[in-house]
Amino acid sequence: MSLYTPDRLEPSDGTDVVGVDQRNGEDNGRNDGDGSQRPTVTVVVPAMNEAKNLPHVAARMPADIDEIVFVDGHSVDDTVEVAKSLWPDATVVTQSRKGKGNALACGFLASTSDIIVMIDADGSTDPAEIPLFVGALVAGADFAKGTRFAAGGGSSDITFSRKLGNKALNVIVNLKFGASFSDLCYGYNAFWRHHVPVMALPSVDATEAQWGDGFEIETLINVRVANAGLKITEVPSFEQDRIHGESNLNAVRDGLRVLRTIRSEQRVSAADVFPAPVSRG
Ligand SMILES: Nc1nc2c(ncn2[C@@H]2O[C@H](COP(=O)(O)OP(=O)(O)OP(=O)(O)O)[C@@H](O)[C@H]2O)c(=O)[nH]1
Ligand SMILES: [Mg+2]
Repeated sequence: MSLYTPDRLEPSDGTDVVGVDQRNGEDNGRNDGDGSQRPTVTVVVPAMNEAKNLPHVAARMPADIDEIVFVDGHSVDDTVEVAKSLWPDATVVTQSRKGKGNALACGFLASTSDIIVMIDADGSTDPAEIPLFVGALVAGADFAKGTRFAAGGGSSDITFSRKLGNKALNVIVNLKFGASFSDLCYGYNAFWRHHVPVMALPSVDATEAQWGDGFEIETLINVRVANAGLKITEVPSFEQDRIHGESNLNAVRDGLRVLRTIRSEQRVSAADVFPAPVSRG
């Protein structure tokens, strides 16, 4: 069944279905066989030692995703072999440095579709929700921001202290940047690929570690997208527990990196975007 069927999506494991997007047919990426055109979709999957989780992710992936870009974080298990067997047509990239941020930057660079969706490989973000994100973009958003804290979203994974920390960070970002995020630190998002330049991600070619290489990446992207005045639509999403293995995130260390990101990014005001004309007295 198609990613863009009007009412339902069937993940390839044939289990739960979710409601899907509207399609307005304005973007012309791929012919669906019935004469209609739709934007193409790349799913970027950063993964470090996720071999046991990948079959669960693959089972929930919509069958007609155009491109999978799989970004390996120098895994020491057989993550890459499992990924290649599950997605024989995937573009498999080894990231240039360390960290999820660098993995995403490498993944975005390798993507070729109209739309990029970023998901996790630990089974916590459900690929069967992808049509909801694509639907938000097709309906007019520039950036579809996943949120666990809107009606229809949720989490079985987040702890009380992380929820509190996330809430505080949302308040700070929304005040400083005039945004209205409800889930700043959630990494399930989608956007039109032509917006990648506004994210100004660190070059993948640098040999030294760069700011933005770590888990601060989501905050960095969110703040820069908001600063650029892009239209952000929040998409309710349900986060499951990581299935196997350990989280790579350290709430204190990475929370401080998020705070540093918020502090160092400057709000761009309307005056910066549209400077007043210089009078020539
Ligand atoms: N390629 C690559 N992937 C990474 C790296 N760090 C994390 N990831 C992947 O990024 C995704 C999210 O990482 P997690 O460790 O689950 O962190 P999290 O989801 O923010 O935190 P939890 O909610 O505690 O699971 C997973 O698919 C990881 O395998 C990295 O350095 N390189
Ligand atoms: Mg996780």
